[in-house]
Amino acid sequence: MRQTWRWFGEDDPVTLDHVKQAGAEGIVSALHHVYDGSAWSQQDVDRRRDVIRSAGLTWDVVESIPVRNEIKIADAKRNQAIGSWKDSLRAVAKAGVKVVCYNFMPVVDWTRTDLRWPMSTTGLALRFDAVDFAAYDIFVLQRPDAEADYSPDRVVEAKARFETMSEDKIATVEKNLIAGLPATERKFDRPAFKQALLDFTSMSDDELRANLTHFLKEVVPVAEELGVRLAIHPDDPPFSLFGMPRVVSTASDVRRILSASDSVSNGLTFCTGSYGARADNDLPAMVREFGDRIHFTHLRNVALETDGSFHEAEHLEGGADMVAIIDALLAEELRRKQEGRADWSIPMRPDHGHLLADDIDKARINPGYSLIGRLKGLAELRGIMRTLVATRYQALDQR
Ligand code: DNO
Repeated sequence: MRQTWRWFGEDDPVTLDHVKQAGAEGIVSALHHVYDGSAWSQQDVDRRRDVIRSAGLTWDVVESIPVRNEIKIADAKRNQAIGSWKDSLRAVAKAGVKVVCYNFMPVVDWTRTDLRWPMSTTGLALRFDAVDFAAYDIFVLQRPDAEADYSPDRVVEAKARFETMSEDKIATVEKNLIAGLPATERKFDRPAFKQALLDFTSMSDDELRANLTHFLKEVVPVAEELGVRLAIHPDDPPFSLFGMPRVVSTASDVRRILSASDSVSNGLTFCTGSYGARADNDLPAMVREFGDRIHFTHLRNVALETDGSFHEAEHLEGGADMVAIIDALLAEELRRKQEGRADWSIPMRPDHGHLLADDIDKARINPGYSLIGRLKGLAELRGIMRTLVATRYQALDQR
């Protein structure tokens, strides 16, 4: 598997030299300053590629080209928005990047309530607290009819939690939920957020799925023509938030997406942390079933807690059997290699990492994307990959 690293561009406090020191070979990046879904210019894309290239690295994956809200709600401007998306796709393909990640999550991208949750190691983890989340939704945001989306017990727990929450705690949870984690495409204040939710509160999963299908029917043929493999990222977390629909959370969602357009260009980002936040997703089985459409993987692990909360564990701890997942991915690589496929090597990146050591006190840090935590994660994952290749998949050894 090709070892890659997410880099947010020249503003990222983690430099390209750091990336090389971590031992990554390729870069995952996007034009993060153009996050409103307008078309990326060829000049900007080429510039980003050249900066990466001059550091001795390659830009392997675009994560992500933002999918505008108009596309998700199918409003009158949807075709124009899809047109801009295709223009960005053409620009990155021309610059030589052939794997493109995107997501179809309404309003909020990845969502956590706590960005500095102390682990027993004294490192700090990202966490989703299901009770804090419900307390925020029902009692702070006061989303109309929010209570109906929770069990009666959860509403009682959330009320009790809300009553103990300080102003500071509420402000922190709110900031984490609606004002943007790294790479979030939209940031809100409370009134704007409530307004944005209205686009989706009466939309069913089937309606959102139909809008995704329309999008795929438009963009997959263009991707095919350009030799680009699209890779949809799962919902994070993989269940409904704020009463909104979700369509990329389970194996059955994936089956529907893949069959909506039966092309190798219509593929997946296999994010073990996102799919792994549901106990009913069997991750190695999903790799075996969907392997030939997995074009990119995010490797990280979550620990599910009893009340529906979860936190990000060490890369090799948590609920996912990382050895079995990597074994299944390598088996897929071998299968492709034997078929003579040029795209046999699947890019992986160590996803997120704990905040550790000197990174803890740094003034500028992208939550989840600090250097030392990811460096540790990549080192552990690389150990598994190297061992499995040496013992079971020698044909993949490129050294
Ligand atoms: C968070 C990431 C997300 C993801 C996008 C993909 O760490 O996994 O930002 O990149 O949702 O489009």
